[in-house]
Amino acid sequence: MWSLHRLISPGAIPARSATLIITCGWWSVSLKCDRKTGAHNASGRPFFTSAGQPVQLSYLCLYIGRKVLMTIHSSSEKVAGILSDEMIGHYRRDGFLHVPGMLNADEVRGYLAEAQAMFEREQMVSWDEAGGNVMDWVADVELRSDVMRRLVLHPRITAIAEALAGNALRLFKSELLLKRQQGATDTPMHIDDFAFPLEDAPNTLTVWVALVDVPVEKGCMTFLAGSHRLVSAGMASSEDAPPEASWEDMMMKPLQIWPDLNWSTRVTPPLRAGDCTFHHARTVHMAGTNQTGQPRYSLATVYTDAGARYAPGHIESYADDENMEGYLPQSMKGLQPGDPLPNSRFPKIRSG
Ligand SMILES: O=C(O)CCC(=O)C(=O)O
Repeated sequence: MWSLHRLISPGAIPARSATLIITCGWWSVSLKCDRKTGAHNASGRPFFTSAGQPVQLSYLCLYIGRKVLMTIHSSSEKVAGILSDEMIGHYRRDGFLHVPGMLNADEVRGYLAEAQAMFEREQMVSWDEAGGNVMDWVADVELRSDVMRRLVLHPRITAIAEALAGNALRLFKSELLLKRQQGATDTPMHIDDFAFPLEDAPNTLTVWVALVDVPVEKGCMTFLAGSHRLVSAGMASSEDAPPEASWEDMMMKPLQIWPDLNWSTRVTPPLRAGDCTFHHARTVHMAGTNQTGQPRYSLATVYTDAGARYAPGHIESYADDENMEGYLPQSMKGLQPGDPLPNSRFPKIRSG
């Protein structure tokens, strides 16, 4: 899993100095080391010092090795017993994954109580279509509730999200969802990716956590298996789509734009309270109507690649529509095109 990636020693052996690059998964460190004075940064100052003295290479390697082992141990502990290689393979092949039992009964009770309270006290956004209300949501819940922030950045969920993505992720946005028990219509078939004002974000994904039992009749989600591979990445998808296709159509009419998707296998996993699904941002999905007489509560959190940058402009109607105020995470509005997402608002989720 980790490798001593490169050891370059200029000049004759034994070298007086060397550049050492150590890589472990997404983590890497590059250091210039001198046999006498230890590791240095670019300006020649000791990179690590102890009591004012440079730390020698051997101590530094011990320190790094220990850190690496602790990181591997603690993140594998969080996914152990939940995520197998087979599940990762399933996610990469099909673009979604059902993970049962992510939360225990106590956690579900606490998060559901907070979700219900938030729909009473917070500003809500409603998505209404001609056929009825698709759903209501409260946006950016991690900014409004410490309890919900714990769920948005739940260590097991974020560890699994990164294992599925295969690289470091950061929080992009969260939405607490309510599909009403009456008058609710289905969630139309769509692709999330076209609504996200992001680039360099090929592994963006959503975790959808059920806070109540969600049988098929309560409006659980249907995924088109493998569709994330048919629809090519982000902005580039316009190359595959007919030239006249708008971003809105690519987002909301994927079966018309890419007719091959009509032949994808559709999978509709019912969820118990505390189960969750992960889906890739390009996976075509929808949800049924709620016919049960009980509301459907869930939390959808989107994590994006740690290197994602702001790329506005493709779904203008969302940005301009005041009814969709809660659609974009609040502080995106201050960003310039091409800006990296700031850690202060979009924290990296790695918790190892
Ligand atoms: O909850 C729903 O009905 C749909 C949610 C969804 O489309 C998503 O989380 O990407």
